[in-house]
Amino acid sequence: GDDGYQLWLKYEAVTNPTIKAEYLKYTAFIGQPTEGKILQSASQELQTGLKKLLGKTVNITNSFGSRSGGIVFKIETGADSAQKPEGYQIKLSGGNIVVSSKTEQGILYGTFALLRHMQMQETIKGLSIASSPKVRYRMLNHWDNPDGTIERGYAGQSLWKWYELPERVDPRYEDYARANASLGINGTVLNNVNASARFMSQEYIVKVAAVANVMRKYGIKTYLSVYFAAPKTLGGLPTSDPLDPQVRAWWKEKVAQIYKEIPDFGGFLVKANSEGEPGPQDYGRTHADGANMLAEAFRPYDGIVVWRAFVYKADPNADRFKAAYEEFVPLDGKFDPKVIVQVKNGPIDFQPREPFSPLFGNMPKTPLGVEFQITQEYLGFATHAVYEAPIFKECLDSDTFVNGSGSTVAKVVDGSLHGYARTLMAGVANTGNSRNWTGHPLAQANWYAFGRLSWDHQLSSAQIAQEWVALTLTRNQKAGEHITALMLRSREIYVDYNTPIGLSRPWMGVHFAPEPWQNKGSRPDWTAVYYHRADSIGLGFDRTASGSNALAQYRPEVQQQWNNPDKTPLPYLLWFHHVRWDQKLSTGRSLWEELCTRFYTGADSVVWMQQQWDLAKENLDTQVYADVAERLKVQRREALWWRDAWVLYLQTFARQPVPAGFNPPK
Ligand code: GCW
Repeated sequence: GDDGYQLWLKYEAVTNPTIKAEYLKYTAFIGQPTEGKILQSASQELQTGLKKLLGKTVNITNSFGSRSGGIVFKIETGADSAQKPEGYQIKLSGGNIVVSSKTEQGILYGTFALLRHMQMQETIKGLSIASSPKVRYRMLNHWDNPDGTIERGYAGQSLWKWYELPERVDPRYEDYARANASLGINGTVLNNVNASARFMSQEYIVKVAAVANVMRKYGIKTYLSVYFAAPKTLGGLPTSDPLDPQVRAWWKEKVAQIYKEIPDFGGFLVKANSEGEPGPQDYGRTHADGANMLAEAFRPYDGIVVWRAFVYKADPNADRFKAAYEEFVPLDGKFDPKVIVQVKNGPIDFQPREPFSPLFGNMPKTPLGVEFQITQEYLGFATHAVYEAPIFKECLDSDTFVNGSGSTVAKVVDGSLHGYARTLMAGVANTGNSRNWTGHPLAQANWYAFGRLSWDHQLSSAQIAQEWVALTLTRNQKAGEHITALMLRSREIYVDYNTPIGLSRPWMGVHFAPEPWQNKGSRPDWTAVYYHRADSIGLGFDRTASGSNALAQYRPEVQQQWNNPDKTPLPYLLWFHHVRWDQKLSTGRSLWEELCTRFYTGADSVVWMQQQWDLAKENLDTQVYADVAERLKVQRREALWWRDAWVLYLQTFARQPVPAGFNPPK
């Protein structure tokens, strides 16, 4: 059985005889021109891949002169290429397959692209592939704690075994690095943004260095999340005020200490003055003061500071939607060039559907990175199948209209709109020490999709799904069609039974069970009713001028899409309007009827997902088939639970029967 460990790097034997013959013509040798460490990783990967794909051991050689019949790496010098440093080209030349790039890293990415091509059994006649990343920092954020737990992790314990490091280096770190490099991911933040100061101690820095040694071979830089008050709690200083000279000196020394152990250290990720974490505001300073102090410490090095914009106040009368914009837009232009501000895709918090964050487009002088959540905190943990590429794409394709139409979030993020050079896409990792890395086998596709989109946000959700299925599950076309159909609809199905028509946050605590009735929390804004605003009149959060006016944070063209309840597309309706229960919607149904229809058809569509999965059964590994089939049963049970909880709760306000044709919950 397939235990899922190999992810999309299974290199299943090529079965098409014509294609196999084509590939075999280029297996006389692997030509690796220099001893570079990353090149070595590339040739090793190629050797492993070819062995599994073609059953042939291909030798790696440094001296291949003008030999032909092999696969050759070529480092391009300066003028002969217009590629970006990490970009690559693959073509047939001089009787060889030539993978070329300006950098070793680009060759590694090209090698993985070639192997992907071969895994898909594509012809290499007229082979010519060229690709460059659109975004410079393509990064995973791990919310992993020093004790091995993972905040919002559903695939077991942390991959990082801090207690064994630095002496024992788990071989799994290398497989992790391979999987990421195969997608073009070039950075990883090892620890939780709710950071422990411990990571700034020498004891931990050497542990981190041991992990970084593995990552480096695959072109991945290692980053750390930092606890802003570390100068005080770890350094014993009386303050962590970013304008205090002693504090600034402490960080400079700390960064120098890190670079002594990790010469290619990537930088810091910071969650400050957010959900109780310390930050510059504790001393009356701004986010820019805090970020710039850290940036100064990185000045002698290549590293950067990634400062998160996930902030909001514990104020029951404020609209959390508006908080990040209010705190950050006034700081535009005030950040050091080494700082990237990292913004969650939506204004609230990784909900199954959110409008794009209004920060995008409104800070033209500040590099803004986007943060997606791969781990399924609000998407059913590891028991619901939700393919996330459509969520990422929906944000990236949203038009901010800041420079007229076509000013998409993707163009803000990739720097093409405002012209900044440091660009970033981050994904909160869904990996853990489960044998198959992600718990739910289909959740591997979300890691894959994030990585592929961080390289090229123009890829379509469908293309990425097809690729992943072919590499990971089956190359049978019919079976693949059933599985990709399931994947591509899965997000809408989830939204329908979970938070339809623009509802949000019906859960508290662990973020799994439906609790739309929850009206007390440890903070006044941490209640479900704060977000959905159900009452005897209707449902939804009025964010127009008659309500919080959060809509005013968008350009007029965007406001126009969402400010009239009669014209607002249904997916966003309750995000922006408080709608009467009996209001007729564009579907011809009243709000109440539409909600019920979504809850019921959504929950029933899980049965359709089960059918699609079963139709692929014959072409799937039995172990993978059974694992997903069983998880889909859980998903079905939980979808009914969500449906019933919502319907019964909302019914206490709507005071109407469940529409004809649907069995009322008991
Ligand atoms: O979604 C929320 C999570 C927190 C998380 C926070 C954040 C790491 O519930 O667990 O903390 O967002 O993004 O900082």
